[in-house]
Amino acid sequence: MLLAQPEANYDETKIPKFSVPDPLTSFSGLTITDSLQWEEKRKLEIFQFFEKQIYGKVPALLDEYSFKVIEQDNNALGGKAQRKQIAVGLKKNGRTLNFNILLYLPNGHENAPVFLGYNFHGNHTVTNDPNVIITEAWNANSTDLKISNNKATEASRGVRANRWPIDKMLDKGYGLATVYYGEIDPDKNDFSDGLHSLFYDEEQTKPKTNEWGSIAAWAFGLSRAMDYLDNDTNISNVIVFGHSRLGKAALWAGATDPRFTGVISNNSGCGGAALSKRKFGETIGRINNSFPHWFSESFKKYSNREETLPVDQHQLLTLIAPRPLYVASAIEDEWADPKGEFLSAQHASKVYELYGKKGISLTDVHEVDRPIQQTLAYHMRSGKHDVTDYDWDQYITWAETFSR
Ligand code: GTR
Repeated sequence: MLLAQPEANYDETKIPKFSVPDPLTSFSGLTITDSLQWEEKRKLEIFQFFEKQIYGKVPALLDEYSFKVIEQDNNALGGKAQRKQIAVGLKKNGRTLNFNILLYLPNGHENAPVFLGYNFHGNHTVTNDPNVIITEAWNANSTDLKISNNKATEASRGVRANRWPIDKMLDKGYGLATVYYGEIDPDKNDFSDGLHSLFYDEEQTKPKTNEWGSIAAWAFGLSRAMDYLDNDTNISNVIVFGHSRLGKAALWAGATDPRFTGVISNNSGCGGAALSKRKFGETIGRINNSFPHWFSESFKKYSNREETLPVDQHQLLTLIAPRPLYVASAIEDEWADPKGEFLSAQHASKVYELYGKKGISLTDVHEVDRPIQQTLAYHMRSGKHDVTDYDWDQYITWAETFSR
């Protein structure tokens, strides 16, 4: 049901008064002073809060999973790369879900680091490579991207290549792994299909109150892709990347799976990197209204009641510490509250500091197109909600120093 929502606020002077919950004070009031205490006394309670109240718990383990390389070319993209397409099969309660990983590894670089990121419309949309398999899964229609009847076709090959500078990654010695997120869980308010449905008891039609929404299912899918990548001996480490709703999923994947050696949140906004309590642009009420399937059912009690939340999104970022984390915003992406993303990175940094790592200090400012690259990095790009070459140039430079 769509509830009427207060108008979105874009005025800094109208932000409610709030305090940012201190990552280093436990729910019972204990002050955390070192990384050991953080891990033993604080990290878990924050994690459990996000798991039960925000993204939702994964209900059970899979019964089985399998990988099969279904296509391989050691001389792809004009000889620059090895291309593999891997079919992953997930089984639970006698039901199966399949998804494909598209993987490019740079030729001439043994043991390469890889960026893993979901794409929005199918693996074949990230490149003009004619050999990439076209997804059969449900797809959101888009006139611009040439997708109609909820099905991808040859017409949409390469339509999102602008967001994936694969040549640049390969030239720098990085690989790319990508998966169409709709193969894990179609992005619609319908729990009858996708990953959730594998786990249902008889007669169950949707996850239980504290169980996973779509973001947690997408994060789970990233971990299953990681199961394969982790065992590929040509890969040294995997940095998980995501834009917007898929940035939210990348952050939750980073928080739940320590095998990701780095995490990149590109314009992830509300329910991602941005502080919720500012209620700037998209709010919890609005996101739960427009996308009732993204979060756990239990998150709905915070709709338009952000002040009652005992945590905020900077604490999601602290769950990734001390691993490298890059939060990126775009100045015109007001819906995602770029300033709220910056503040979140600042307030998460004290946990990085417990480990002797640097983040964004409270005296740093977010100048446009002046990245601050530390273990916890941040940039405010000029322009709109998007993934651009500028963003990738920064991620690659940062990964060279912090996550190789
Ligand atoms: C918007 C949504 C945002 C963001 C975005 C996207 O409609 O309100 O939270 O996720 O979609 O994924 O592009």
